[in-house]
Amino acid sequence: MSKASPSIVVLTGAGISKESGLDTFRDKDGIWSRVSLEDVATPEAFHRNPARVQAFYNDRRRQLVESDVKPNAAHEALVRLEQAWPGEVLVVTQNIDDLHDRAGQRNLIHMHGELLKARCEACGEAHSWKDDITVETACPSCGAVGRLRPHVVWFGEMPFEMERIYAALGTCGLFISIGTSGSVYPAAGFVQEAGFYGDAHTVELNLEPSDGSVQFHEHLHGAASEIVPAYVE
Ligand code: BJW
Repeated sequence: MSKASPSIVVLTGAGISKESGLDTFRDKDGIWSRVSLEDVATPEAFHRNPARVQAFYNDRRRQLVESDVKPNAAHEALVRLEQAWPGEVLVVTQNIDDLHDRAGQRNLIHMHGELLKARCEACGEAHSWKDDITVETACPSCGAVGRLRPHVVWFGEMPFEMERIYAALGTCGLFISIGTSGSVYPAAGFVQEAGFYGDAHTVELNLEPSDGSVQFHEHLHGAASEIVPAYVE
C-alpha cells in the first residue's frame, strides 16, 4: 500500500439501496416493522417453519427480479471510485440484493449472502436462483428435495469471507461506512477494527448518526444518492 493511494474498504448496508426502492430493516417503515426477525431470519425459524421463511425470501427475490429496482447514484459512484483510484477499493456489503453487482462493482464481498442464490443443505452447493423456492424444490446438483435454502446469513450464522475482510480492514488507509445502522455484528465492529486496531481514517455516510457514530473520525449525513457521489468525487 502506498501512502499516496492507500487502500479503501467500503462497508454498505440497506440505506444505500433505499433510494432504489428496497426497504431498510430498522427504519420506521422497515422490514422488521412488518415481520419479526425471529420468524424469518434465524436457522431455528427455518427449521420450525420453512414455508414461512421461503415465502419471505420469495417475495423479496421477486421484487428484485421483476420490479424496476436498479442501482442508484450511490452504487454508481462507488464503481467510478474503484475504476479511478490507483489503490485497491474493496466493497463489503451486508446487502443481499445485487445492485452493486449490476452497477459493475468488481472487488465485492457479499458478507450476508446473496438473494439470487440458493444453497443446498444436503450437498452444500450454491446455485444462481431467480425463481421461488418451495419445500418441494429439488437441488439441481444432488437431487435432494426440500433441502434448498436462501444463500443468506441469518442471526447466529457466520458471515462469509471474514478472514479476507479482517485482513483488508487491518491494512486499509480509509474506511467508509454507508447506509448502515451499525447494530449488527460483526459488521458493526469494522470501524473499530480499521480505525483503532488498524490506522485508517474512518468516515460515516448515513442519513442520520448510526449506533456507532461516535467511533468515526468524520461524518456526512444525508441521502446516499447525494452524499456518496459528493464524498468520493
Ligand atoms: C439511509 C437511507 C438513505 C436509510 N441514504 N442512509 C444474541 C443472539 C444471537 C446473536 C447475537 C446476539 N448478540 C449478538 C449477536 C450477534 C448477531 C448480532 O449482531 N445481533 C445484534 C442484533 C445484537 N450477529 C450475528 O448473529 C451474525 N453472525 C455472527 O455474529 O457470527 C459469529 C461471528 C463472531 C465473530 C466474528 C464473525 C462472526 C450474523 C448477522 C446476520 C444478519 N442477517 C440479516 C438478515 C439476513 C439477510 C437478509 O434477509 O437481508 O442481515 S439481519 C439484517 O441486518 C440484514 C442486514 O444486512 C443487517 C444490517 O442492517 P443494515 O444494513 O444496517 O440496515 P438497517 O435497517 O439497520 O439500517 C439502515 C441505515 O440506513 C439506517 O441507519 C438509516 O438511517 C440509513 N438510511 N435511508 C443513506 N437514503
